[in-house]
Amino acid sequence: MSQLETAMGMTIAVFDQYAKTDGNRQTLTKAELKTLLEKELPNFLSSGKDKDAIDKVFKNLDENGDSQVDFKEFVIFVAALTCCCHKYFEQKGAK
Ligand SMILES: [Ca+2]
Repeated sequence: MSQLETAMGMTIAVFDQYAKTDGNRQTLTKAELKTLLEKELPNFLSSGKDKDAIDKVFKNLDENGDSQVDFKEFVIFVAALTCCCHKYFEQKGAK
């Protein structure tokens, strides 16, 4: 597998690992998302350990308002975060 294929596979695997905590492996509940963020993106939430931060992220991700985050919503979130990282490293490299 290529690097990009591996990255895509890992993204799917991470979602599946946390989404299957309860009976429904198609979606992340707020509790599942919280665990995922704490374990997989510890730096992302380091500033906001409070419940509000998770609530806000969850609300933003849950675009259709069904209190579940599906894979599409999760991928959009990962893509947005990746864009932020890309911008950050671009700026760093520019100086
Ligand atoms: Ca689930």
